[in-house]
Amino acid sequence: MRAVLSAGSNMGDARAHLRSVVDEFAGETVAVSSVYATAPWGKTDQPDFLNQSLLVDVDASPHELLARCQRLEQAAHRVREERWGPRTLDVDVVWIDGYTSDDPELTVPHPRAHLRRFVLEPWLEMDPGAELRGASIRNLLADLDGQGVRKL
Ligand code: PH2
Ligand code: MG
Ligand code: MG
Repeated sequence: MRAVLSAGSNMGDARAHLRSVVDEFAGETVAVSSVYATAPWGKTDQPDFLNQSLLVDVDASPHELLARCQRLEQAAHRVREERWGPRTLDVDVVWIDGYTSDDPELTVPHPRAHLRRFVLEPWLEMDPGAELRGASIRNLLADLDGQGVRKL
């Protein structure tokens, strides 16, 4: 099963938190994006994030993949606090090839991915021809403005 994951951190050693995700999926990774410094989206009075995306090919069900992502968050001592607030590590399942779900536990594609430059920009880097909700990532990005995203 092919999937796009988006990892983000703006607390603690953000680089190390992202590295833990890259390491976890090292044997199953098709492509990994650069690390991006990104302005906070949704709740702006918090530190900038580091974001990175992975294109993975895993021998797992969607919920097994989610559980692996949640274990990484727990290992980074993620504390569930306010919505869109600061976090040590967030690992979201953004997209799964040929699969959609309305399950509130795991909504796929991610319901806000198409609005987020910090998700689309790294995804475009990994897979320039990618599509989401019937639109090219490239066109979705053209509709977004004013979100600071800088490749490191
Ligand atoms: N994650 C959020 C809310 N806002 N902003 C940026 N730049 N990067 C994130 O990863 C992020 C966010 C909720 O998960
Ligand atoms: Mg998230
Ligand atoms: Mg999340």
